[in-house]
Amino acid sequence: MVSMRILSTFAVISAFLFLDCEVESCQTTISDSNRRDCSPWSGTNQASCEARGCIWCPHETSGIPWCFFNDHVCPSLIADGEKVDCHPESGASRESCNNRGCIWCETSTPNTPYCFSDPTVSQGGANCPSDISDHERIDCHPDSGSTEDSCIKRGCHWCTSSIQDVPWCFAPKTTGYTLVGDVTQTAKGYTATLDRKPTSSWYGHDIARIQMDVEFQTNSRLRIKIFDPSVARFEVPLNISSTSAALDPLYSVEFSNSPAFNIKVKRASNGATLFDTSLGGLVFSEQFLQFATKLNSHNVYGFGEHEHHSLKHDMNWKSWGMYARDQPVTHGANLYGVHPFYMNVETSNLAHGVLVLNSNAQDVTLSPLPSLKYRTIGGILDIYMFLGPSPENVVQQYTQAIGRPVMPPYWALGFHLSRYGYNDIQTLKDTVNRMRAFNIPHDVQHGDIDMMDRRLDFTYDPVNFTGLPQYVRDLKNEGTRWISIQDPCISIGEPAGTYRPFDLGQSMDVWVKESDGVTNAEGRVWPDANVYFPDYSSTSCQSWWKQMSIEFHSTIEYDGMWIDMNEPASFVTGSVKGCYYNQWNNPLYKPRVYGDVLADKTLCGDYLQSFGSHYNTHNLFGWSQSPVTQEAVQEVTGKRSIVLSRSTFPGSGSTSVHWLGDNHSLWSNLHYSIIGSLEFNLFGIPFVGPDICGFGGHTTEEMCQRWMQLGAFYPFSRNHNGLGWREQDPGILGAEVARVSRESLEIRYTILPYMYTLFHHAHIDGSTVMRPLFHEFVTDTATHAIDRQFLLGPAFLVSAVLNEGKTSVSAYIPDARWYDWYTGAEVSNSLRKSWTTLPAPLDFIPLHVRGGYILPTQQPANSTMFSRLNNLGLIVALDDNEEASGDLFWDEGDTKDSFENGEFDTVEYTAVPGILTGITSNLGYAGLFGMEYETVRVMGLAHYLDITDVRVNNQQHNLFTFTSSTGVLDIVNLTLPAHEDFSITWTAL
Ligand code: MIG
Repeated sequence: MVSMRILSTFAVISAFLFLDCEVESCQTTISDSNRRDCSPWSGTNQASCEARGCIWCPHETSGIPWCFFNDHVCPSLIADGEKVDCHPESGASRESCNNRGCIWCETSTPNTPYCFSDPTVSQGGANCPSDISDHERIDCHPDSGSTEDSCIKRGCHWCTSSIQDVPWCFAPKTTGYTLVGDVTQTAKGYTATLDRKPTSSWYGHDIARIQMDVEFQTNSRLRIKIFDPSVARFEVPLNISSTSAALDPLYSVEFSNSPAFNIKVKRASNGATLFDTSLGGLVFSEQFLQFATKLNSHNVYGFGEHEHHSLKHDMNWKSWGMYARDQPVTHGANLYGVHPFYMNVETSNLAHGVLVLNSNAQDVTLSPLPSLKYRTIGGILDIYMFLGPSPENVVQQYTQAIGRPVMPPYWALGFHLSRYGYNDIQTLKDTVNRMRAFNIPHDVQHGDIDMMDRRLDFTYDPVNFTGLPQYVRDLKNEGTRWISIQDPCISIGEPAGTYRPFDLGQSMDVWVKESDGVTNAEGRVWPDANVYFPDYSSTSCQSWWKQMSIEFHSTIEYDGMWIDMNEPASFVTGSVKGCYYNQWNNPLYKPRVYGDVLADKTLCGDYLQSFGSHYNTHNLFGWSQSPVTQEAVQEVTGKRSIVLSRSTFPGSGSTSVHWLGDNHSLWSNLHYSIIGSLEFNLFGIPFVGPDICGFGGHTTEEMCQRWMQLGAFYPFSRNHNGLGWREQDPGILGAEVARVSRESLEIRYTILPYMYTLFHHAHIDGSTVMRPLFHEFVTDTATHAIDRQFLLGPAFLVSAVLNEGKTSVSAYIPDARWYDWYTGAEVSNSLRKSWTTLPAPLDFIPLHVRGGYILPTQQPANSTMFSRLNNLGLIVALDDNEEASGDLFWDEGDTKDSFENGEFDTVEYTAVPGILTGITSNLGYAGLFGMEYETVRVMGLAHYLDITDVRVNNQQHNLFTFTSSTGVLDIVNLTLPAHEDFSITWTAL
């Protein structure tokens, strides 16, 4: 399919692409009959053949392949019995094998190594220097197929290593640039001009002279921008700047020119080195950019989007590719979004974060020095450091730079139900009716692509979903909101004049273009016909998409929008025509991402969008779709809303929220979902959660029950299921699952005022909502790796059962007073800072409240429409000094920009021994008037014999109970007006 086009156009492209590649004459010892076809499809040429590591030798006789495997690749000519194991230690992979210059061939012959030595390659020796330790190595041959020969040609060292995944071909410490003149001071920091040190090129087109600008942007934010001063390269259109230099920075910067130019960033307060490029390895070429830095400690968090198996990274030479991809959740795969951001908790337990603002295909390798190597294939190296010093400060500073999280409407904090494949409206109604029958909270129902007319955007299926528009209205009257899905791509197969999204899109010319800038890129996704891809970076596309979204609302009165497939996904590689073979579609270095080519499951790199080539902007596709979708939904509903986006990038959180994609109905996924959700809180997208009970695969009653318990405490709580799998809504799996789901969700609804207030703080201050324990207890190193428990805000600890058949949880009790959610009883002081086993029968999830905090609560109901009418309560958890504090943010729940417009109320709660006060402020929203506190629970009074007297605003209040065994004071039947200041006192004996 691609072949003919290549022949006509390849000559032009290849002329400049391979200009400086040596064309080796065809020499081979492989006989004609031993040639094994390496490229049995048409359109192969010398370049594409050699890019596969194969030999190109045209032959006069037809039938003999011109492109064939050589001895160095699999299938190899070495007989199974003659293979010498090149990777005797465990953990061999194709990648680790190839990086040793060895051959990887899987075989079913017993006792035959998959990874074996290539007899034509000498193993280690002559060029092996001793001054670089294994863990200091910077891979000089990150593309596969390295041999001693190819390694030496790059001017690098070749040494074997017995440590798994350590590269055998690595860069000398002098690899990099050297300073021209002096580092000079600028208004905001320093600038350095750097010239490349003469050495062989790895991937060609090295930029001889580069510039490094160091900007002291704020006291906590430093920018290091490395770019080509003479040729503009792509830069992410996200402006992170400052007008003047920071006066009292938390950091200092040092430069050195030996062994190559390098930069060190130190923490001013303690002199600790946080960033240090002295390992060498700075590369800045047209399509390969790299830096390496030593890290302050092994406590590294972040980088995404992936299924990580631990929150704290495994530093044993693990590599993570980043390129937005429609990829069912898989360990090691690059998933839907791209987040080149990490946090490092230093040996002093202070924290900093680092963003590499780059949207090209990229990867990172973490190694135990500790260090990391970052590689990208375009753009510039634009590095931002956030100095914290607390983990929460890091996230606050990061979101200040990239955009604070969007404030979700109150209803979005309720429970969501969804599935792909209700297939007809009766099944949907039956499912909803089960929710009602079991009285399970149900705030939001989602409509997936099976509700569309032949999977066409902005339609509904009038046959299988007859009456859907009215049903959506009915649901909304009952208090259940509606979210509709839309995919980006638009079918081109409908008769002219019958499908407005296409017709209008055509007339407004809104599509992504092929490399000629004229032809519309044509791919394939769910509709029956081929599709075009909207270019959300163009203003015409933005108005078209907005218009379509607004018009669709007169059919389905949705409250929020779910935007899927926006990596963008395609079911064909590149386009229905494939891709040209050129430098953008076939870069010499392909980062460690899934797919044989970058266009796998998506568009060709040389396609064009308004803001740049797809090569540069692929990772920004969802990022560019979210803001206009958010605008459209707000405009047509007149309300605050959510846009649920699958593909995200730094800054996406300011307009969209996220779910973790196509996970699996597997027990392991309960654990991974906590890690993924915590990571997105780090990435500035706190409203996040996985598909509860799993998207792919059949769940079980026990798994789904445990997952509904855990899922009640994700910031985004949605049970969603994939096509064809067993039904898993909380009403279908029996009365017990239904009861446990309801009870767990009722706890969620009880603390929604607290959760909503946390989201307010995320929106205003950039704090996380779902928080790892180490964010609150960073000086306790035991918390640094905990990822099976998590906190909501500072005060609500969730320790769910994540394993099958378990009826207890091994839980860590961080250094504070903690109270059992259910009884209010204090966790024994002797358990502080230790691991303990918490009982957790099947219908129970351990939950604890932290001393020192006051949580506003509200009586639950089966949707927030009704719970918001109920009475409030307070949970006062006293700390060691018998003190506590907390606050409430309250507004109408879905008015646009309520905070920005002052249409909200806040209440500050403070407890000191014997006294609780509430002080209101702002009072810009009338809704708090008429609401009342009904209950106050004070926990942590077990050292008193009794509570004898309770007064509310100085009036005696007799309706209270004190349980001396647990130390819980329950004050009930209050009628305290929520909009007024109040005080409550208790007298202890
Ligand atoms: O490939 O719209 O991740 O949540 O249900 C399937 C159907 C396309 C993928 C999404 C999933 C959604 C499904 N979509």
